[in-house]
Amino acid sequence: MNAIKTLTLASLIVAGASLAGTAAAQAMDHSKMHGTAASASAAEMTEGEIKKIDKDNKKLTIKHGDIRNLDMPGMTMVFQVKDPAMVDQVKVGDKVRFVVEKTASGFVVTELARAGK
Ligand SMILES: [Cu+2]
Repeated sequence: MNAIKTLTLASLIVAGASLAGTAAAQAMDHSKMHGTAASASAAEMTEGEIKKIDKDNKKLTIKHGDIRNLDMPGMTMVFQVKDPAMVDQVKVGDKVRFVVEKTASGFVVTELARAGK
């Protein structure tokens, strides 16, 4: 009886470990695919409006629409910028189109363009 229980537990642990391995492999593949898509496609652009510019900390507060590549609904939030010059390219109230990526240090705007008026 005890031997059977132990055996079952052991196979559960093995199954769990291999599941975790599969998940990690999928996450890696996903990020690879994701990187390619983000650099190749304009469909990743998100619409937004500049609400606040923090030149000292190189941050932008943007009221944004759905960010499809991050699965994030529309909201107002603070973004870091990849290129510090980005904070000088826009002013409060500007309608923009931008690309945002999630990094270890937070959400970073990697591309920014003023939308046509
Ligand atoms: Cu957001």
